[in-house]
Amino acid sequence: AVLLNSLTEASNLYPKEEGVTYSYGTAGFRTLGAKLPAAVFRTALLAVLRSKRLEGASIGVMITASHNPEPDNGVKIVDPSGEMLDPTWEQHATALSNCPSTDSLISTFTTLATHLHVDLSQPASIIFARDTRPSGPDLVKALEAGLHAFGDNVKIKDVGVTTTPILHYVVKATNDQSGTYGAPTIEGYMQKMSKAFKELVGIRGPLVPLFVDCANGVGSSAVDTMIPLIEDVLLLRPMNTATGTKGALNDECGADYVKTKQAMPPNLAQLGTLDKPGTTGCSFDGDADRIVFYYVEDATRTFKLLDGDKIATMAAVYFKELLLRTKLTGEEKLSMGVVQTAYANGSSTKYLESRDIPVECVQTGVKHLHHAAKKFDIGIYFEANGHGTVLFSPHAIETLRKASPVTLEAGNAIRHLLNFYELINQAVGDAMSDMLLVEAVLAHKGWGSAEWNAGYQDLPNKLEKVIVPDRNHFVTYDAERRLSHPVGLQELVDIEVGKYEMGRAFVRPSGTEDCVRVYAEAKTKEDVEVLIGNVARLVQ
Ligand code: NG1
Ligand code: ZN
Repeated sequence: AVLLNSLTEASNLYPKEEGVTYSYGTAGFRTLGAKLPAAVFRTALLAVLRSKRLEGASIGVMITASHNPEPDNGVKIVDPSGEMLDPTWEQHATALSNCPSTDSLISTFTTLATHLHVDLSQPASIIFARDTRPSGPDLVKALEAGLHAFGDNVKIKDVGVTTTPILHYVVKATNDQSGTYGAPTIEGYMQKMSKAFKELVGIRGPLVPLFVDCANGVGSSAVDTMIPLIEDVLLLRPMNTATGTKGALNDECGADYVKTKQAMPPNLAQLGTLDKPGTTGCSFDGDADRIVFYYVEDATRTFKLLDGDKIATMAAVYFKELLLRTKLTGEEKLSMGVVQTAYANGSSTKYLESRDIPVECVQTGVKHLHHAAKKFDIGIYFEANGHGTVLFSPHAIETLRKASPVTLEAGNAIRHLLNFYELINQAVGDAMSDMLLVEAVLAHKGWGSAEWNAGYQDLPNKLEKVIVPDRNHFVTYDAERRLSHPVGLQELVDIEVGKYEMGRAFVRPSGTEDCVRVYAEAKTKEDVEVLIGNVARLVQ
C-alpha cells in the first residue's frame, strides 16, 4: 500500500496525454521526445517488474532514437543477458503505457504483477543511459521518478551519456555470473575491446588511419575514449562530432544517411576527406549501433558503399577459413552460418551460397536475427543497414578454450577466434566493435577496402517509403518477402518483377514508422527505377 501510494503520487506528475497511443515495437517506444515522458515513467515500472521477476537481475533502460531526427526520442528495455526485452513482455509495456489515468495505471500494474508472478518485495536493479539528444535529460528525470517511487528496494546505476551497445555491454557484464565477460563499466568495455583488437592486429600494424563519421552523436565520445587506447596500431580520425550543435544529430551524416542516399556525407565530400587513394571512411548512426564503410574508387572516382551485407560476407568467409585452420573435427567441429533479412542484396546471398555458407532469411528486426544466429556455434547476422554482430555459442567458446591444437597454424587460428569473441559485442550490434572487427579482418587479409569490395558486386537497388491510409492492411509471410494481404497484390507484384532481369521486389509495413516500405533490385539502375516506381504505384 505504501508502494502504491508513492507510485500514484509520482505518476500524477507524469500524466499521459490524451490522444497519444504508444506501441512498444522493434525499437521500443519511439516518437517525438516531447511526447515521451509518460511512456518513459511507465517503462521504469515495467523494468522494475521485470527485474523483480528475475530475482533482482539487472535490467537496462536506454533512452535513444538512434538514426531518427533530433527531436525524436525513444526508450527500450534491455534484458539481463544484454539482449532485447523478451518479446512476450512487449505487450505489457504497451499496456502500461496506454493506461488513460493514474488509477488505471496502478490497477494494470498490480494485475500485471499478479499475473506475471512478481513478488514485489524482491529487490530490483536498473542500469540506464541516454544518447546526446536535447530531450534526454527530461526523460531521465521521468525514468528516475518511476524508479525512485519504489524506494530503497530498487538499486539504480546511471551509466550517463553513452552508446546503446555500451549500455547493453554493461548490463550483460553486470549479470555475468562467471565474472569473465569484462568489468561492467565503460572503461571495462574499452579495455576488453582494445586489448582484443591489439592482439588481433599484432605486428600487422600500424594500419591506415580510418575516418569515422560520428553522426554528431554519442559515438563521438566512445571514439574519443578509444583513440588513445589503440592509436599505436590504428589511428581513428573522428568527423561530425558536434554533439552540442542544435539540429546536427544525424543531419546529412551518419550510417542511415549514407546507406539510404548511397552517398558519403556532403561535408566529407566537400573536404575531400577520402580523396587520397587507399583511404576508407565509416559512419556510425546516432546511437552507434550501426556502421557502414565506404571509399572512393581510384580509377572512376565513384563512391563505393560497404554495408552490413559486405561486413557479414567478409566475416563469414574469413571465419570459415579460420575454422578450417583450427583442424577441429568430430564433436569439436563448429558450425557457422549467416542470418540476413529480405533487404540483403541478392548478390550477397548468392556469394555466400556459392561458398557453401549456410544463409537464413528472417523478418526485419534485431530480435529475429539475433535469435536465428544463436542456432550456430558462430552465428553472423547483419541487416543491410549496418546493424549486426557475430555470436559465439557457449559450446564454441568451451571447445576453443579446451582444444589442443595439432599445429602452430591451428593454434593461431584458435587464438584469433577467441580474440574475435572478446572483440565482438555478444549482446547487440555495435558500431565500435564492428569497426574494429572489420579492421582486424582487413589487417589479417592484407586488404584495403577495394579488395574487400571485390568479393561481389551489389545489384543496383532502391528502398522507398509509401504513405498509405492504414499500413496494417499489409500482411506478409515468407520472412516478409511476400504479401498475403491485400489479397491479389502479390500476384501483381510478381508480374511486375518478372519483367526485369535479376529482378526482385517486396512490400512490407514498417515496424518503426507509419509507412509501407518498398524494396527493389535488378540488373541495371534503370530497371530498378522503373520496377520500384511501378510497385509503389500498385501499393498506393
Ligand atoms: P522498419 O521500420 O520496420 O523497416 C527499421 C529498419 C530495420 C531496423 C529497425 C529498428 C530498414 C529497411 N528497416 O525497421 O532494419 O533497423 O528500423 O531500428 O532499414
Ligand atoms: Zn541505432
